[in-house]
Amino acid sequence: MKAADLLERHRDPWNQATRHPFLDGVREGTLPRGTFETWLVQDYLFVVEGLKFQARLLARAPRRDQALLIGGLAALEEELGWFEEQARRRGLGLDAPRHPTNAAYCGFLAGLEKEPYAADITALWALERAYLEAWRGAEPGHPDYREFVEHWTTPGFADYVSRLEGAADAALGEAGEEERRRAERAFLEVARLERDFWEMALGTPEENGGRVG
Ligand code: HMH
Repeated sequence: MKAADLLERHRDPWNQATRHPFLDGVREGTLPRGTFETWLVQDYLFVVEGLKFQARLLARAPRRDQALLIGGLAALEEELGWFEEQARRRGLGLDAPRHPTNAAYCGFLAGLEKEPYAADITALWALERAYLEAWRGAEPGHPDYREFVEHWTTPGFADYVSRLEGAADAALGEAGEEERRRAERAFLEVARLERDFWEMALGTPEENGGRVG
């Protein structure tokens, strides 16, 4: 099994993870600024946990993946600084409580500690790939949001995502059947949690379990 096979096999959940009215609103300029800013703060809080997940993953990584993951960690730390600058310019506080949907995603990342490396590197690839595809779908972005669309679709980010795919392929190639099964489950969880994260941003019914009001 290759990482890209998972995209083929689970096209529907993948599309839901990477296409969303939130992103259409970024492209068309119909997304209210406050909605975007609330999401931005939640995404910052997510990246804070993402960096810790990746640090734990580095400690378990095979020698061949160390440079890739260290580069990714350095980029994530820089990303946090970029978020902090954005927040400062917009007067946003970054000490907001983590939304339950966000907390669920962070909890999933924490739980990956107990999963085999092949599942974890597959999950990392999937979450970065989903993010890249999602923002590519919002290109070129309404002028109000263009800076963000450009920031998350750079060639450097795309290159990082394809190197993660190579790392996932290598790990999956060495994995036994049970580990591959777990990697596939982690992939599906990422797809679901990414979709939920966009839903959270718009506060649509799926986000609160379909309850009205
Ligand atoms: C929800 N998924 C989400 N936020 C992000 N910043 C990324 C992936 C990429 O790091």
